[in-house]
Amino acid sequence: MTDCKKILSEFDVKGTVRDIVPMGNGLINDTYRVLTEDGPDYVLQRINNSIFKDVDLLQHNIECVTKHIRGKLMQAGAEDIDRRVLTFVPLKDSSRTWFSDGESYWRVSLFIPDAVTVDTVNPEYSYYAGLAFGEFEAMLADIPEQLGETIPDFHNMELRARQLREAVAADASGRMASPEVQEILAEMEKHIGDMCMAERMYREGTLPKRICHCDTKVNNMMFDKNGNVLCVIDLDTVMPSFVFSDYGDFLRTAANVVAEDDPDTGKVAFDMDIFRAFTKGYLESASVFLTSAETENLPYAAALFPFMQAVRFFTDYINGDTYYKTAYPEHNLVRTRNQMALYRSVMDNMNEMKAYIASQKKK
Ligand code: GN1
Ligand code: MG
Repeated sequence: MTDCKKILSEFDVKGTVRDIVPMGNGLINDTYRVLTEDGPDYVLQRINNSIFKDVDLLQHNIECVTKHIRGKLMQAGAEDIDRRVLTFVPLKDSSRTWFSDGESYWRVSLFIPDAVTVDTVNPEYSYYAGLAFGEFEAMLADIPEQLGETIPDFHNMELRARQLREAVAADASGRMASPEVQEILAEMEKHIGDMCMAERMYREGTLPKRICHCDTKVNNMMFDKNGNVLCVIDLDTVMPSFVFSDYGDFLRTAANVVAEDDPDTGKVAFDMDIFRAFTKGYLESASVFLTSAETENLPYAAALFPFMQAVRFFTDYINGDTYYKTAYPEHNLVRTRNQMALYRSVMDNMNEMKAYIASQKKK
């Protein structure tokens, strides 16, 4: 058991630590809330270094991003800035914001009081979330520093397809013997070509990369108790990507009427009210910089993200569950079925989504 108190003592934290309790439900890092007696509360995180291999680059990105957003908020005269952007705590003896105990990598940020994350949202919250993610991208449009890719080619569908095929060929877990696994693979193979459209557009020069969040799961956003968006969290994957990442991944989680690992695929459905509300908010704040190729292809992004996530969960299942945290042996297979069902539901709504976006453009 790691001695969290000892780790914390390396950081420039104020107050006496009263308790350290696990928090959040991320699939990658381990997160704890640190309660103190006479100082602010903190969030202590173990960074999953087998996934984020360059922690120095990762924290450099995050420091640049939070500094830039803080500057924009100050410029705009925003109130309560410490609740609107994450603040990372440096070490006692240097300005570095991460610490390695030789085994793991750690970081500490200020805990944001009176804020919640949620796993489901109604259309009204989705509208505000759309505005917030569009604003997030708009604020980062003129960041002066060059940000690196913390996971190279993170949302590159061609890479994800290659990784799937490699996993299938290696069959490290022996799971390829199952007829259902073969069936899922065949269905995925049918759509991979279409789903790689973004990479083709990028090569042709018709799709730019911008600084995006790249993990816009609905629970990566903090709301205050009145439902206002406070800030965007989980900044590990902020990097150059296509705007499809942020738009698509939010809808993947928020517009699915059930959780991403609900085993009842009959219940999975893409909620068009959430789609419309989120899209409205996103277009309101992001239209200033979106090209028409980006806007017109947002429905493709809505389909791409459940599809890519299904491929990623499925690849991990075939590899024997080495990437995502799992609670039971079939967890990644259950997630795969769920995300494929969502993908089909999104595809059923393709024409309606396109019509909605065209109607918003005319306004
Ligand atoms: C991971 O860290 P968390 O749980 O917010 C993953 C995302 C996936 C998501 C699926 C670095 O996000 O890409 O969409 O799980 N993050 C990484 O729930 O792989
Ligand atoms: Mg998260």
